[in-house]
Amino acid sequence: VCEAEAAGMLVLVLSWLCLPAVASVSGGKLPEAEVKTEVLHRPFICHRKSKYGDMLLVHHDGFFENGTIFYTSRSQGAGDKDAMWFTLGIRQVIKGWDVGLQNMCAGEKRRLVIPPSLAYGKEGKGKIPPESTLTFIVELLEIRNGPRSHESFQEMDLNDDWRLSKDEVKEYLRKEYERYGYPPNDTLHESVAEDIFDKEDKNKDGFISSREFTYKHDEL
Ligand SMILES: [Ca+2]
Ligand SMILES: [Ca+2]
Repeated sequence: VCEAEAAGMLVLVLSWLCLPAVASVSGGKLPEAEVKTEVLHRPFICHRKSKYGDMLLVHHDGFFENGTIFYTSRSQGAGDKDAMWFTLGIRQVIKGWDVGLQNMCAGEKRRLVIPPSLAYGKEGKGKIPPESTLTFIVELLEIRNGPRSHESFQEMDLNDDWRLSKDEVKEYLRKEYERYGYPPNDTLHESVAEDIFDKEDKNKDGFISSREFTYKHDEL
């Protein structure tokens, strides 16, 4: 449900609410497998490069090792309609993407060759057979501050006291709704803010501290 909703509207708000509880689960063992990255197109102008915690909007095509295509986000022929937003570095996507799509400019296009251990592994998934090495052509369309980024926190912390009050969170929700063309809805903002505080205000002091806010990135 979260994914479907997040695709359509209120990307930031929903991805905040729907974030998986990312624990540092990587258990210390370094993967020997690597993502092969090739830049196919680099834009002339690059104001900003992608980093962990950013939200990225991408188009992508996926290929098996024999060259057969198994996915394209452009199949509908409807422009950027099926481009996908995701947050980099939090295992919302396969590990090969988290690793291979760093330091990328908006407008840049890359080819990633990803070994199974950084993709769908021994099990495979859906139409991806077990132990598949996958190739992706990924075009980065847009970079935004991630829902849990330092920048987002500063943007929300209106009085600069390094903690978020419920009013600041509600104000943020109001602005996000406005940005996506939805009318403000105080009752809804109130209940969403309640939910957020239930989950995020770990020490129950009535504020979300920057430490409570920022997620810990998986060691990649
Ligand atoms: Ca504050
Ligand atoms: Ca707190």
